[in-house]
Amino acid sequence: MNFTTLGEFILDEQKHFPGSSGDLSSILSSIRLAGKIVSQQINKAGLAKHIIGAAGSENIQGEQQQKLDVYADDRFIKSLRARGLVCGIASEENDDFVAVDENKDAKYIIMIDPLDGSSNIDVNVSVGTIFSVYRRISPVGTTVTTEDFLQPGREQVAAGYIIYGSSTMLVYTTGNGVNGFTYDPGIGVFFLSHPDMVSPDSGSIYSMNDSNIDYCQRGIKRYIEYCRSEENDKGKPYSARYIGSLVADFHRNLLRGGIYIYPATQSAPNGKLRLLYECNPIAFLAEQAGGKATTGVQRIMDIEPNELHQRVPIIVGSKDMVEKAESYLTE
Ligand code: AHM
Ligand code: MG
Repeated sequence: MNFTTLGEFILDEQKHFPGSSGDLSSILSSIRLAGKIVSQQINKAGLAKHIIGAAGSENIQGEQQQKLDVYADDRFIKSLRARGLVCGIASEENDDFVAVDENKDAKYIIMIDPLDGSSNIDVNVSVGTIFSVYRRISPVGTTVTTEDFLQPGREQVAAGYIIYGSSTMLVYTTGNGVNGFTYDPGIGVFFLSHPDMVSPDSGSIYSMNDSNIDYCQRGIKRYIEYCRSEENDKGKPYSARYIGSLVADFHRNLLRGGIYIYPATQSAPNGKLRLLYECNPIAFLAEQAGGKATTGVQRIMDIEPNELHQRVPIIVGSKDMVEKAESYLTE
């Protein structure tokens, strides 16, 4: 049995960068702390809604109950702000980024989707938090600008997710592979449960919202037909698995081998998922695990962002499967 804790692992990784300030380690530690608090709240979501009262209503002390996505946003932002380590935070929950002027001397900015797939909470299905850390571009000591956030994904220093599922796990990379930690709620500790996660080159799971199939590019439709056919590389139809929570769908495919697609559609010509909060961090993890992430025509991490809430189509997962899907788009 492996008893390495996330805290120990973070410190150990830091030793490989002699002279480092330890700021990145502390950012990861504050994500770990906020993740524990949010995990505890999510586990009580059914109680909160059906027993204690719905979000938006008042609790017994007359305080307004927060919706869990707002709560998670608040927790992560407070935890990251409090340690003085990030000079700016952009969240999928907010229209604009927050300049953390009390931390003007900090080197890093962070982008976060505090509770992705939050519509799944009310039906007791897995959700996740996604984060990504970059070095600032603006000079240290000044207020951050939009430019600090509009960096291509290849500039990420760290990225990861927390999945609130049958157990809570934190999976992250700092560019030296991907490691996963499972939370033991009894003692409040994340243990290294999935060291050096490697994406199988191929698998037999495809994940896409089936209702988009008639509204997306012909190449995607033809690739899905390939997945469903007996003429594919496995000689039998792949399994369709779609939770509707990006983190959960990606996590399963990372462990088992599979492909996740959120395509451009007629009504959403850039797809649904956000480049900065969802696609870039997931792409960084996928590539670090040996997988691939593309729009179909361009590597996700090479896109030059032009706005904070930009959306892009995404095909991500096992390398050979993503390449096969790409081949249908370039025919
Ligand atoms: P959200 O950021 O509003 O939660 O939406 C993102 C989620 C992803 O987790 C998921 O993969 C996708 O939306 C599902 O969308 P759809 O219901 O269109 O299939
Ligand atoms: Mg989201």
